[in-house]
Amino acid sequence: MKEVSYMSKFDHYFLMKAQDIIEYTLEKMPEIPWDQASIQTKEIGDGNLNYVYRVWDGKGHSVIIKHAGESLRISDQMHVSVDRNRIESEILQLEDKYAPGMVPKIYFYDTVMSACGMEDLSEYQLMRYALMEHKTFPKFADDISTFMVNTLLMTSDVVMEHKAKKDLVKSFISPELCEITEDLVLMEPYNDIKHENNVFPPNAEFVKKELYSDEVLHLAVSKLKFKFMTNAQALMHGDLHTGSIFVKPDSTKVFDPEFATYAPMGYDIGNVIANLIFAYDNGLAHGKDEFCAWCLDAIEKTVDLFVEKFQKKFDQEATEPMAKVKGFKEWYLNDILDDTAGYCGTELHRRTVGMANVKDVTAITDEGKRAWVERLNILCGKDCILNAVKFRTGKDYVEAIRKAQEAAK
Ligand code: SR1
Ligand code: MG
Repeated sequence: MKEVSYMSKFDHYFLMKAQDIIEYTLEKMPEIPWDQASIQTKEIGDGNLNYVYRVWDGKGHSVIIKHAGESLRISDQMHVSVDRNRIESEILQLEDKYAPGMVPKIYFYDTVMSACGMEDLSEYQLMRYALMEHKTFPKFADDISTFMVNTLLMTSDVVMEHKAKKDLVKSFISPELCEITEDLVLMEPYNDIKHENNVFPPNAEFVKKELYSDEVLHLAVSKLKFKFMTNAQALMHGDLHTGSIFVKPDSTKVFDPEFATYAPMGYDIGNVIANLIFAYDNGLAHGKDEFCAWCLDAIEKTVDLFVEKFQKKFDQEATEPMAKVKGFKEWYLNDILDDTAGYCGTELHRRTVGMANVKDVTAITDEGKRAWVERLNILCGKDCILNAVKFRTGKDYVEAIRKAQEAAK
C-alpha cells in the first residue's frame, strides 16, 4: 500500500499566536463538530510561563489549549525545556487516576508543538482571585487534603512497587524547572545573588536584617534546598498555590502541574498553607474579619485533615514491608510535617521578596498595611523554618500567624 504523508503547518515547533490556534484546534480535535463560522479564541494565560488560549464556538463547544514557549512569559531571558507541556499533560492524567475528578481532563497532548488540549473550566474561578474578592470555600480543606494524600502517598515508595516508582522518577525529571525552584525559592530570597528580588522599599532594612543577614536561617534553608534536590519521596505537584487551583462553592480542581517532580511531599502541603496566608494578608489589610477567620480555619483543617487521612490511607495502602514496621509511619509523617513547615516558610519568603510575587499582597494599595503583612509573612516564615519540629497541628500554624501578626506591627 502506498504511504500517504500529510504536510501540516504543525509538523515543526514554532510559537503559535492567536491566529494559529484556531487552525491548530480544528486540526487536533476533528472529533468535535466545531461551528467554523463562530469559532474564536482568546489568550487567557495568567501564569509566569505559558500561553493559554480558550477556544469556543457559538454552539457550546470549547477547549483550553495550553502552549509552552521556549522563553518564559515572566522573563524572555529565561529558557526552559518545552517538554514541560508533556510532563504537565501526563501528570494531569496520572493525578486524575489518584484523585478522580479533581483535575481538568486532558483531551490530547502534542510533543511537536508542545501544546495540549484540556477541559474548559470556565464555570470555575481561579482561587487566588476568588480569595481576593474575600469569597470563602467551605469544602476546600477537605478537597485539597484528599488531593494531596492521594497523589502524594500513592506515588511514594510506601505504596508503589519500587521499580515502577523509579520509572516515574525518570519520566518526570525536569532539571530546568527544578532549578527554578532550587534558586528562586530555596536560595535567592536569602542572598539576592542575581539581584532579581522584588523587595517592597519600606521593608528594605527589615529584609536585610531578617532574611539576608541571618546565618542560622541560611543553614536551615540550605538543608531544605538539599532535601528538595535529593529526597525523591513522592510525585508532588511542585507549584500548588492558589493560582494553580480552580474553585466553585462545591468543587475544587487542581491544574498546572508542570513543576511536578519527585521531591518531598511537604513542599506541596507547605505551599497550600503559605498561599492561604497570603489570602489572609489581603483580608487583614482590608479589615475582612470573617474572611480572615475562614482562612485560619481552612489552614487548620487542611493540616489536620491531611494528617488524619494520611494515617488512614497509609494503613490501608502501604505495601512496603519495612514501612509497616512499628513506629515507621509516625517517623515518616513527622518528617513530612517538618518539611511542610519548612517549605511553608520558604514559600512565604519567596513570594514576599523574590522574583515571582503574589497579587494578594502586591494589590494592597495602603503602603503601611502592605508593609505590615509582608513583615508578618517574613516573621511567620522564619518561625516555620526555624521551629519546624513544633509544627504538628493546624493550631500550631494559626498561633504562629497570630504571633507574627503582632510582632510585625
Ligand atoms: C520563573 S517562574 C516563577 C514562578 O512561577 C511559577 O508559577 C512558579 O511558581 C515559579 O517559581
Ligand atoms: Mg504555574
